[in-house]
Amino acid sequence: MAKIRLTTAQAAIRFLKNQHVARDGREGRFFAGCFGIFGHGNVAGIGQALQENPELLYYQARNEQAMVHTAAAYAKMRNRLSTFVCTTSIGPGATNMVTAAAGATINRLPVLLLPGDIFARRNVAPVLQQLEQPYSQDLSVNDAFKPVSRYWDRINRPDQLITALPEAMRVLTSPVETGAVTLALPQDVQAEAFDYPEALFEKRTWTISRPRPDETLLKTAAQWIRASRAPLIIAGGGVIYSEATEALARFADRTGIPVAETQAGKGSLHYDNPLSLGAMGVTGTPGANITARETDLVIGIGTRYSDFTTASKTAFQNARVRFININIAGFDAHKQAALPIVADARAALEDLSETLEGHHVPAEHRARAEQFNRQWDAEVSRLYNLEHGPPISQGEVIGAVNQVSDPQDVVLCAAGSLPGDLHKLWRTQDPKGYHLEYGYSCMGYEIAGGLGVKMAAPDREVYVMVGDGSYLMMANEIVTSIQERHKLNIVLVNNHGFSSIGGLSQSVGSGGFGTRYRYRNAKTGQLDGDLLPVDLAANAKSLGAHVIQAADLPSLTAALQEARQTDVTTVIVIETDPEERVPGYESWWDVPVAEVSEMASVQKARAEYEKGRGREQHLL
Ligand SMILES: Cc1ncc(C[n+]2csc(CCOP(=O)(O)OP(=O)(O)O)c2C)c(N)n1
Ligand SMILES: [Mg+2]
Repeated sequence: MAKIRLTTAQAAIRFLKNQHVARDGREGRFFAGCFGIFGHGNVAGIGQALQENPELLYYQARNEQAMVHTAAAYAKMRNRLSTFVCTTSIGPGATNMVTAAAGATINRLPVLLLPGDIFARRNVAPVLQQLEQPYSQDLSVNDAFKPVSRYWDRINRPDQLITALPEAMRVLTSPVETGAVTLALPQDVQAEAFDYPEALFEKRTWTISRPRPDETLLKTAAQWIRASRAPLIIAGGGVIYSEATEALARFADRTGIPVAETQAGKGSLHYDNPLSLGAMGVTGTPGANITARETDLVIGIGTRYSDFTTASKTAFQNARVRFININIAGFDAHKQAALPIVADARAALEDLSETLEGHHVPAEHRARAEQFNRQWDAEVSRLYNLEHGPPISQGEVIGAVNQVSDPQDVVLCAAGSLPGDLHKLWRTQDPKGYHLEYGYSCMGYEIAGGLGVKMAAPDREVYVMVGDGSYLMMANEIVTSIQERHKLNIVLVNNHGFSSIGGLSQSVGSGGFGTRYRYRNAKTGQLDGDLLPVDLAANAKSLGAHVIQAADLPSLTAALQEARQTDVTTVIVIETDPEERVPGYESWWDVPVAEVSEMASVQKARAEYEKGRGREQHLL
């Protein structure tokens, strides 16, 4: 067998640049490039190998967590058919990725992480940034990636790569298993040479299949659907990743079954499809939540049933409710004791459509859904045009962004009060037009994630909607967006702190404690002094962004229009009223309130909480 002598790092990069993915006959490279921050743990290993292999283009980031968010967002935008490699030094550079690795794994998005690691040879230990333990030398900070990775390995000898790399690819390209994959690379091993078999570096194409449903289970599912008086589809991210949105629209239209969407599933239907009930669950619409409460049959497609979707298991109150789950992952398909259709979403919808030929739900069920759809649209219009303030309401900001953006543009968000408001209010017109990281809801994802979306879809305008709290946590990838000339439209919603957690704190009887950005007050000793003098506009400008400050709805709309004309990342700063919130509709979320307290407000909140908990169900 022909051999080629390469370092471990060179072999890894040479392998990775030759990996392709195919689905439905369309093929492309799996890795769009490699993000990295160099230190002594990777500069002479992976860094050198990247320099020698410019086909796997190197991208610089400001923060290791951010670059993994960028990779995950890119993968999400590409429906998991492509992603980035992320390389770091050892120690803090490596562990900075742990948070975003968890985010990728929770959201089922592929990212390949190559953290540098301590010397395998050990003779010079402890090296700079090494965590020592008296009980073992077979341990480093990179072991912290184990629980947040779908596949984890440490390459202690160059030849271990030969078996590790294909395993990494198998997991990354599997829609069932995908998430963060970590290959920890000791810094000495990265530079060691080995005679690798040349076959390792031949082009490989990983085919993503569309497994079809089991026939017996499909027949049972069809019987259940025929027997149901008021079925409801819950569309999750799997619908979009599988590119099943058209199949879903046809299925809904033929059968008359209404569709509610999770955060990851929003965009499965065009917002004005008459059978669209909009958002489901805690941040859902009245139509979706009332239908869910009464339904006798839930058809969950590509959803992992987070507590936001199930309203902490209070959403389904019909004593006879049953579940059919269409999911590529058996793990999710079996949730809620469902009839598990373990299959690709598109394939399953096609097969189910055929099996149900001619079936239609009772006409009044369809008519009711269509009425909910119209009523909700009127409520959205009301909240878009509240004429509050200034400071204006967050709903009005969302309305302005929605109205200025084109149908194929992308809105992106992750944490704070914006995700819930967007889930309810954003009028989605394209399956990839709504990008919420709400599996981990990680503050700091927004700008880094926006960059990933723009890299995946340079022809679309990307609207990053970010709160001041998230912005202050991680705004740094503005610099990368400017470096790479990937223009972002960043709408920075300033309400001087945490409106979301502030509201939550009020609802649990704590009055917003610790959620405002205010000076420590000499009189009270608490953080309830004057507002902090942070100049967010100046901050964004200092990073190289074009900045526009808006004060009211007309100036916000003008700023958004101006931003469309620029080709440099633009930050629009708008102040909103933190107390003018979009309400909740017909739902509940389990956030435990102190069982005992001397505070009357907490005792009252606890009594309310217990009522809510009483509605939680075991779905068996
Ligand atoms: C990394 C991280 N830390 C903490 C939280 C908990 N958390 C959720 S929302 C939020 C406040 C967000 O503030 P901001 O971005 O200003 O949005 P707002 O609540 O004002 O809408 C916090 C602290 C989180 N989701 N992520
Ligand atoms: Mg805020």
